[in-house]
Amino acid sequence: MIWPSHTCSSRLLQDGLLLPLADARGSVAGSQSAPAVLSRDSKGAVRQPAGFPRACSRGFSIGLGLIAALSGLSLNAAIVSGSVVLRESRIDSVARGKDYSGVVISLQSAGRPGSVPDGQAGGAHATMLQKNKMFTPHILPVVAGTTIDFPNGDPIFHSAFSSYSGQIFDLGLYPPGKSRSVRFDRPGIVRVFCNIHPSMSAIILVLKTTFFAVTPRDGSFRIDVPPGSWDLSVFHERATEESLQALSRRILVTSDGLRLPPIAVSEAGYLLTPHKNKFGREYDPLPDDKTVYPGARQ
Ligand SMILES: [Cu+2]
Repeated sequence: MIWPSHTCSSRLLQDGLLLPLADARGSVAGSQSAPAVLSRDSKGAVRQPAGFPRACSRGFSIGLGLIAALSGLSLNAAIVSGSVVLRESRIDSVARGKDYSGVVISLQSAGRPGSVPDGQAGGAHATMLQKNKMFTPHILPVVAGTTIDFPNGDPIFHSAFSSYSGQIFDLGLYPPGKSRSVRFDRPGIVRVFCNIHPSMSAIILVLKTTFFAVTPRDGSFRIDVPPGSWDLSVFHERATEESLQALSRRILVTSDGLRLPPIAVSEAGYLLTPHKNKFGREYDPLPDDKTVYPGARQ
């Protein structure tokens, strides 16, 4: 089965395409299975659409919906919605502009910790673009087992590496128009940098669940999940681990869905510290792209 290049987990759920594997298998009580997409590749690994955001193919959706219907599967999904506000920010645009973007809300099925074992989401792809000396998106949540492509959309060389925490990798330096990829199997926070442009940074949040959302500027979020008991977690790059931990909670989602009260995330205690390059050294003050990258278009 061929997946469209851009699909979204919420939309798939609305269309009744995403189900916990336990449901997909009928009554597998107490199963360690995970929420996942109703498809497996030739090796038996669960396949999941790339990157989650954006539009879905309607024809494709109808096709999968038909498969689900023929299989006699439950298509129930309920909506968990709410909003995030950022407090005590030292960043002017956040405090004044009420920019509450980039907060990740995720839901893990309660009582089934680690419900997506490493590798089970094999085949899933997401993209982190290098453009205008930035990684886009800046915050990218994925389920463990996802492969992320890092295409270089600039007329200069870039690299991508992480040596701080989470999964360590180094894609080296590569030219305009090329792309390199990494598969992320270990849940955790991966801080991504370019080895020659200190302004380039991003965070990949590797999760054990496919049920998550990233807030836009207004801080709103909406996640479609099967009714049940869920553990809610919050991630924000400018919040301390302790304050985020205090925001986690267990929620009960009925078939009517659940509207949560506003979630206030504090940026107090966050310190912006400059990062080093992959050699653990300071960046050159002014990288000369022309000199360093012969052959690159300007
Ligand atoms: Cu770069």
